Amino acid sequence: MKRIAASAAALVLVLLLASPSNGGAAGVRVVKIEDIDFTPKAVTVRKGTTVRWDFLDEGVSHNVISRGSPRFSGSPVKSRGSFRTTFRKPGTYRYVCTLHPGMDGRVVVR
Ligand SMILES: [Cu+2]
Repeated sequence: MKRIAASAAALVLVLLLASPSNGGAAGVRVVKIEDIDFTPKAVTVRKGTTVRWDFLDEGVSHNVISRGSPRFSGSPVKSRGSFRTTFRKPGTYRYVCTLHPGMDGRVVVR
C-alpha cells in the first residue's frame, strides 16, 4: 500500500512538472520596469494570464496606468516590488507610466 501511495505521488509530481508554465491555459508573464522603460514593451498572452510588472529601477518610481479601452485597474506609484493583474477578456490593453512621458507598453490578450 505504501508503495502504491508513493507511486501515485510520483505520478502527480511528474504531471505537475510536465504542465506548461507559459503558453498554457494560464500563467504569469513578467514585464520588467528598468531604465525608465517597460521590457518587453508589448506582450501577447492568452486570456486568463496574469501579467506581473517587476519594479527594478532602483530609486526611480513608476506606475502602470491603463489608457483607452479596454481598461484594467493599474498600480500605485512604486519603486520596488511588483504589481500583477489577470487579464480575462481578449483585447489590446495599452498602458503608460504617468511619471515619464513616452514610457508606455501594451498587453495583447487573445
Ligand atoms: Cu515611469
